[in-house]
Amino acid sequence: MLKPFSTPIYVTQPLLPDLIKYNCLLRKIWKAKWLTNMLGPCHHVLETKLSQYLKVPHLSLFNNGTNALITAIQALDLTGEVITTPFTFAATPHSLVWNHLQPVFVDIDEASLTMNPSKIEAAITKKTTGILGVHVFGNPCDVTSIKQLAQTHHLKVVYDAAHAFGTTVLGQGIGNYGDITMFSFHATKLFHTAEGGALTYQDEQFKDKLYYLKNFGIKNEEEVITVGSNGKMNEIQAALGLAVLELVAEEMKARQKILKLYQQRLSNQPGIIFTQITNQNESQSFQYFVIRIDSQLFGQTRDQVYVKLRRYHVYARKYFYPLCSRYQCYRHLPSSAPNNLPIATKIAQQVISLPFYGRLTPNQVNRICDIILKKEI
Ligand code: T4K
Repeated sequence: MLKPFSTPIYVTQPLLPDLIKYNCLLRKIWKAKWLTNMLGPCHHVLETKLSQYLKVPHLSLFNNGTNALITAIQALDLTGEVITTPFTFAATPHSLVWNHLQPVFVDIDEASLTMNPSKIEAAITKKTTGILGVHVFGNPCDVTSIKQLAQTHHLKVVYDAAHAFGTTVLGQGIGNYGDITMFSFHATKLFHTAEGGALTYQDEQFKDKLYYLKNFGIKNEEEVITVGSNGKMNEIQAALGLAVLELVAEEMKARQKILKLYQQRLSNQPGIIFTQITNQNESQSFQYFVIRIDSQLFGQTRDQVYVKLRRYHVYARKYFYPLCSRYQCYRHLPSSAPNNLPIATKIAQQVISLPFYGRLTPNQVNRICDIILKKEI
């Protein structure tokens, strides 16, 4: 008989470095007596190491992903409307509204769950100045078609790669596409700094612009040249990042094994659909493990599976239900009408994000799958 887990199993568990190693890095900070303002011993090293890891020419650290995304959009001087996806975390459309821009939601592609380029094209108006794509669950957007659309219609492209740390397309780091790409380093991400984020870009001129925008616009003691916020990553965060970065390769290997076990147990089950793209040209981020439940074929709805898992102390999540277009602050927009977003509306009813982190044991994964497959609701 299946028994509930004695301790809760959450959707993720943060990767935590050995405290002795972390302490060594903290000691450097204590010695330098620089805790923030991008001048301590860890900030610069982390920036360099991450640009190498992500295979990008330029990278600027931020205190969280949301602030980074808001600042990226500010740096691009967008106006009017920006086309985006409703199948994402709240921070994506919010970052547009913080910049006084109107989000225009378009439907997603059923396989990749990212914005459908033909829907983007149809949504372009005279007011459109940009496209904000999300590499959701680490699945890359159709970067080639989006680039073409942007060139034809003179639009800027920002990518939200909060889930795509380490994703590559044709051997290129995902942060090389678009004008600016945002990565999140929140505690729930594979690579993290507790809270944190980064922007990556090809054009070196963004370096100074982003610096001022995340540092109050301060140029020197007597000059403030723009309306910047405080988006700086501090030394304690950067030190954690340096320690966590050393663990990423092992964690990815562990997650690969867990992914395989989930796939073995859940593939060929009528009504269970995997959402991660496995394409020869693209590598995965191992950030989330999300399945779709087709209730007609599976015999249980996603919500029934979600509740059943909770009864056994497994706290799966419905990333991303509801769609952002259903939020109180966005449902009035013309593009939020469900008939404009039929695929996203269907997918949001089906998705469930299962526990996925390196310290899950095969026994735990097997028990989670047993609960999912159990006929009883
Ligand atoms: N764009 C996209 C597409 C995003 O998904 C996100 C963030 C952003 C932008 C914004 O980036 P940041 O500004 O956050 O850098 C979580 C995360 O807080 C959020 O970062 C993430 N996306 C989103 C998808 O998931 P919640 O509300 O689900 O988090 P929470 O606190 O419920 O955590 C989930 C589970 O993780 C908990 O049940 C237990 C475990 N957990 C969590 C934390 C914080 C731990 O074990 N330890 C911890 O310290 O949003």
